[in-house]
Amino acid sequence: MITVYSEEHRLRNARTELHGGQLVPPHECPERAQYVLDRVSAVGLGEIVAPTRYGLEPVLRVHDRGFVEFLEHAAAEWAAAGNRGEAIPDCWPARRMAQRRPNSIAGKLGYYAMAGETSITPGTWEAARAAADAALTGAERLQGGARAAFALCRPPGHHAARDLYGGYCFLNNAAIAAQSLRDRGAARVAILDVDFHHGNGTQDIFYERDDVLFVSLHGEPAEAFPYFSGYADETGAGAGTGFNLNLPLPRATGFDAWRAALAGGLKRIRSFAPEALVVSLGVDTFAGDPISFFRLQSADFASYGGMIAACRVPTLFVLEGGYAVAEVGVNVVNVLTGFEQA
Ligand code: Q9C
Ligand code: ZN
Repeated sequence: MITVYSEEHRLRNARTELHGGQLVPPHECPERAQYVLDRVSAVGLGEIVAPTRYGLEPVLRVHDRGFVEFLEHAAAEWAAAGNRGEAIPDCWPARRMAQRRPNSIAGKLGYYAMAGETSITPGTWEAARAAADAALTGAERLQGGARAAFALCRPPGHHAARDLYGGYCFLNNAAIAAQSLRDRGAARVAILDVDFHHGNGTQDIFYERDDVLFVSLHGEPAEAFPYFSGYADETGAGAGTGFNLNLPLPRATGFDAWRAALAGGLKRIRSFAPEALVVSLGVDTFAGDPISFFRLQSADFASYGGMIAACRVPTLFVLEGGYAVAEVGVNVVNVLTGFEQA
């Protein structure tokens, strides 16, 4: 399968992540993409292509315009206000407070952030835009008849909602790709999110729709980020009722239980009869992941790649998380080769 990759991911190179009460080097770092790209080459997965530039129109199909303009200018506004560190929020519109957008950059950060760990830096916007273009390019290949494509996106996207960033995410690459597949004629699109964390942003974007099914396996939100989204009783609303399936799993979940949950999710996807499948592919389910609590081994990734292939639906893989940096390449590419060999 083809891999869509842009060097522009390197422009997302924050110095700081708020973690454990300290500002530490970010888990979501450029080396992650390098390990994945190196492994794609080492196994000869297929051609590596640069993304096409699609501009903002397909981004604005799922994101709010004010939010997108905020992302574009936040780093410069933060620096112009005299701040010396990287841009992070420290005040939010919490319960019973006004849900209004302030003018000052410090207020706008809180207004648009769903979490505070993720610094906004110069270059973040350019990298996020290139990642969305990679996902869109992969989607275009599916529409051209490809069985599968891999968008090597960095930064990741599934925590980004219509007008929220955070959890290392700015633009929701998988949601932008899924919407573009709909706009190019696919009647129904399914999104399968196998990242350790719940894809709150993707859920939010499609929550009231019955044309995009969202299925997510993740650490139970009472115990795991993003804490305020991902419960099993979040099943969709309005026309979308029944088109959102959350499968939260407990601490120390190993491959047997994880695979059983995946089988249930794939059954729901098959009954939906999608014309395309987008996989939010995070490998932070790995036993060695530093911020997560599942116990998958490297060989398990190849095994579940084959289960996804058995759906027989054109499939776009979009890279999300995975922070055991040196193992990220093997684990991601195992899913892709497991898919291809099935
Ligand atoms: N203090 C993705 O996997 N919480 N994002 C950090 C460490 C944020 C993960 C917890 C985790 C976000 C795309
Ligand atoms: Zn994750």
